[in-house]
Amino acid sequence: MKKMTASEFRQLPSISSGQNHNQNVDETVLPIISDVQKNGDDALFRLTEKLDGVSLSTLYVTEEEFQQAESSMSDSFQTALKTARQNLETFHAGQLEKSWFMNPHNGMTLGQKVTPIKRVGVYIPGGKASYPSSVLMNIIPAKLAGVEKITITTPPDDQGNINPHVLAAAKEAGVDTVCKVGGAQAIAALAYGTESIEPVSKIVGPGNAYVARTKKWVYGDVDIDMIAGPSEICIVADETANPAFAAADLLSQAEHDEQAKPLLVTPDWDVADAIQKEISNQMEKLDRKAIIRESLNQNGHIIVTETLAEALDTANRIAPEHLQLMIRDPFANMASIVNAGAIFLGNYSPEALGDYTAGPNHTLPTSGTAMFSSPLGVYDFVKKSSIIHYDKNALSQASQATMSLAEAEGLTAHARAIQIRKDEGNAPTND
Ligand code: HSO
Ligand code: ZN
Repeated sequence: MKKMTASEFRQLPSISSGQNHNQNVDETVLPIISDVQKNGDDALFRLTEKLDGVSLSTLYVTEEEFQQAESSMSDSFQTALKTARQNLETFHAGQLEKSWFMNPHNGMTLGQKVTPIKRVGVYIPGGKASYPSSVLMNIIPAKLAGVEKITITTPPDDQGNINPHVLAAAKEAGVDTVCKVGGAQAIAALAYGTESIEPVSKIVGPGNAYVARTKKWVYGDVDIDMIAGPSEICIVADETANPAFAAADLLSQAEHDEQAKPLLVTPDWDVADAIQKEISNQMEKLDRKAIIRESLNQNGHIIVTETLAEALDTANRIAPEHLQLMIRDPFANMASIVNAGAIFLGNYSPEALGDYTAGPNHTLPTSGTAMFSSPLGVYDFVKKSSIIHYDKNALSQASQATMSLAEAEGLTAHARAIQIRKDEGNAPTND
């Protein structure tokens, strides 16, 4: 990891990864989207054979496959899934929103009705990045919101199998429609429907560049959660930080992939040195050393600031997905953090806890989007309708202002829709 001052860091090209190399990706995904729209299941079977190397007779994971997967899991994994589910449910229950009504004046009721999205699709990547924790993180808030039908799509391996940990997590979360289809074709199928896959109104879940780009294309016809970039961790540390812990946390996210961004911000050169030394020592023993080394070399930075205030300001400018405050009095300093997907406080709250079992969601805004967006939550799976009721008297009170705005816009039929009611007999009614 390169050491630099905050002002040197500010001169670097933006840390946000952006979506720059889309043209080649579009050349691949656009024909797939139209193929699926035109040919439905036929396209899915054909593309799965071509891209995943397996010829399937059904797209669905069968009950027998679920049972096999569950019985192959260790007791400790099943218990861990249960613990994670319970903690996620407890946290996300705090996000439930109720419909509400108000009576600002006599004869007037206004409100907001909250309704779950009826059908949702969850994309789960295949291969090495197939995380059972992501299954729980995406499904639990949707279930709590009251989504009726959740369909998981995930690519099969070349034997037609799905990662058994993913299947066990789907069962634990209470979803039994899992379709063996991945990539752009899965996103198109969820958005537009095929014979086997019912169309959904919203698609969530992580994916590779092809999946992310296809989500962007279908957005508008359906809703999507976000376009997630590589994992980021930013640690703000002072002399109270345990250097071994801070190093372990930076390494933990560097192991995700070569593009992961581990950042350390500290007002103290000695702290920077101590953590850097720990990183070199600990790294040698790690399984994914090669990936970690690339991530640290390409995207890792140690930023040394003049003061703690400048360190916190640097973190706000980065707007990281994960921010760890390993400093004296993290609670008081948290007040000055305005841009971060999740904030972890103190020496005993590592990001890994939030990735799995703490309860908050691990689907978080990346690439600086924490400037304007939030973690995935129950609120992403509901929509709202405004409710308006006026009785005749209340309408009469509002008529002048309403008609005058309508007339100013030249929309006289709007004004007339008010006037026609004013002109109706004089007896007030209650409806
Ligand atoms: N840290 C990842 C989530 C994850 N970690 C899944 C382990 N499994 C999100 O940036
Ligand atoms: Zn992680």
